[in-house]
Amino acid sequence: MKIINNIDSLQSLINNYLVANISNDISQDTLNDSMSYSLLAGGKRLRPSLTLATFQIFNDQLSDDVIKAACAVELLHTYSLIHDDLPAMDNDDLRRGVATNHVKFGAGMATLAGDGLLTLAFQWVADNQLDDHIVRQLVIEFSKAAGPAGMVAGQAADILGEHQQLTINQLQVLHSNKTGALLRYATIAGGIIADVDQNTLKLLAKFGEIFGLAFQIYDDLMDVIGTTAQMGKQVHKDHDEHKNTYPELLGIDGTKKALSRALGDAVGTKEE
Ligand code: GRG
Repeated sequence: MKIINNIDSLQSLINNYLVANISNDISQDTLNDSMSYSLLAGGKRLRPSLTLATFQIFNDQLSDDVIKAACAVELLHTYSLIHDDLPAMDNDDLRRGVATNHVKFGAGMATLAGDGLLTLAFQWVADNQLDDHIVRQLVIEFSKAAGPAGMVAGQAADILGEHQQLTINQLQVLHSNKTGALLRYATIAGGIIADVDQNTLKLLAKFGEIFGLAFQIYDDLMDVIGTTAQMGKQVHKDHDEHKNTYPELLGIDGTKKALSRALGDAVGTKEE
């Protein structure tokens, strides 16, 4: 089988898999519409692309089971976006260039669509032909990254931080949980599925962490200086909140320098 190293081809592969399979495991029509609406609304498919790209460093057999396990992280990511947009959280009207899930389906159905995507994500990681020891390791790392030791903890810190000025170190911890943990998982998942040794996995984890930091700095920077990259982001806020961001703490030039440092570190990832 040919190695797919072009990001557009990986995105198409992932999109095709999601379109063909998302409805298979959903037994209620409106829930299916709501879950599919957000999942198929677009998005860069960064996380599953990272998994598949990493996997292909070690193995070129991109089977349907590998793609299914990789796509699970996109289900979970979409759940986090739906819940983050809810009135009780960020209260956003637009996501991925279209109305947010709760604007289209109501807050109750949007909550359930998120719940459904979160649960289905673990089903896709476990319900496949991959070896049991691989599935076990994926489930452990996936739950650590997405749960109360990772993304959910980061979101909790974010909500609390809206009312205070964070230091750069606090901001870094918040982001490494809120967004970094899932990007780290997406990177190591490719190595886990390819059954690489522990040292290689450590190296992948290190790359994933630095890449996650660079991603967040870039996202914050684009919030301030971006144009098209930010289309479809939030427009509606009905509460006066304080957002902690890199540009606010470091200024635009300081943020650009931090980004270039992080990207350099990611490219130069090596064993200590
Ligand atoms: C609700 C438990 C819970 C967590 C939500 C990830 C998250 C935590 C909230 C998203 C808010 C946000 C905009 C964070 C900034 C970084 C980020 C995750 C951006 C969105 O990811 P992209 O750029 O989005 O990969 P697409 O749409 O391309 O998939």
